[in-house]
Amino acid sequence: MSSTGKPLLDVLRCSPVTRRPIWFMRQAGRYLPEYRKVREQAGSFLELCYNPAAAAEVTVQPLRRFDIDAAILFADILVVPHAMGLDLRFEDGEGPLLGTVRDVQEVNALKQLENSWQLKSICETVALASEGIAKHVAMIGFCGGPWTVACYMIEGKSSDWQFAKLVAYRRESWFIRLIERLVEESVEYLSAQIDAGVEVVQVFDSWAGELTGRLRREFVIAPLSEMTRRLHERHPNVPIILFAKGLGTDHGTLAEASKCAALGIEAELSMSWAAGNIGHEMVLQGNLDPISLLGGEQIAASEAVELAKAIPSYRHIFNLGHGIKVGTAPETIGAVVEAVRNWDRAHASP
Ligand code: 1CP
Repeated sequence: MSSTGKPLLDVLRCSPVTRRPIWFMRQAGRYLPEYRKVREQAGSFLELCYNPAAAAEVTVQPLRRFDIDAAILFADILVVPHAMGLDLRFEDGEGPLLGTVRDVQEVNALKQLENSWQLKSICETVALASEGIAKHVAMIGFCGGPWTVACYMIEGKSSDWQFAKLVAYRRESWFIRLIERLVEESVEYLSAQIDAGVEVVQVFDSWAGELTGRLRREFVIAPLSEMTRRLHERHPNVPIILFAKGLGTDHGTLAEASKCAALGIEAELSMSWAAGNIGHEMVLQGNLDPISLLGGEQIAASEAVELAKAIPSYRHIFNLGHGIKVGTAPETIGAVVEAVRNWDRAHASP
């Protein structure tokens, strides 16, 4: 296969690579002064998410500063339950407050997100942001994993997810139905983003590691695999990245079951172990510890090079193991990008 001219797509399609693709989870956000300015003008975080011109602007901001290979749609995983009819607010410093779903009536009352104003707004952001990026940059769309989104819908806020986990252990029929509804709606949501212009999709199942054993297979691996199957049917050429955070040694099971193009790997798992043990030459994304970025340019750059050494550039998407922390100096991100580029240039095969 020939190169697409976009390093991220090349790696995901196993085409010849021109360079190791780099992007950062939460690359748009409060650590950037230019983000804080747009956010202030837009009002609340949610008003920013649903203002396509402003959301497209913050989507492209990191690309003006850093030599990176992807833009990620600026939105939130909780747009899906919001479009399904639940109230949603973000309190500063407290995180999300979401209406809850805890019985069969409440699951049945959830709306389809097709034709919702929220979906239209997000698709408009995708179209505007896609116009504003360079040719070599890939546009990533995303949604949350069914289990992670269900966690917020059941608990109503960030939590240790005890109640959601108990409901899963009991295999409550309304919980099983909720996961199915989230599979359906998330596929519609990503499909609409693809129609609007995204070239890669990523599913963030941030709380995947909270479930173990059989529950992990039933409520993380199976729903993610079903989403991947349905998306492949509708959009065979759009690569899917699954970030089921915390699966550890079970990432390989997810890769096999889902046939996704790449797996996101949390910082807690050694990348050299993952590179040697997950799938056959599976493409892996991650997994620099975001805390190392708080250590400043030298520490972060040296950790970044260690990571680059652990996995070859043709099967790696350089990224963090989780989102950039508020308080990270933008210059540190720049130093990481430069260190990875320099290391790759010095070790390129002739
Ligand atoms: O303006 C602000 O400072 C609000 C902070 C913020 C931002 C910048 C939130 C609140 N969401 C976002 C944007 C966001 N969220 C993106 C945009 C693109 C980018 O990466 O640049 C993405 C991909 C997400 C995804 C998201 N939202 C996840 C999955 C990834 C992860 O971090 O694990 C989750 C769990 C959320 C929920 C959420 N959104 C925001 C908060 C504070 C939370 C709760 C997190 C928690 O429960 O710990």
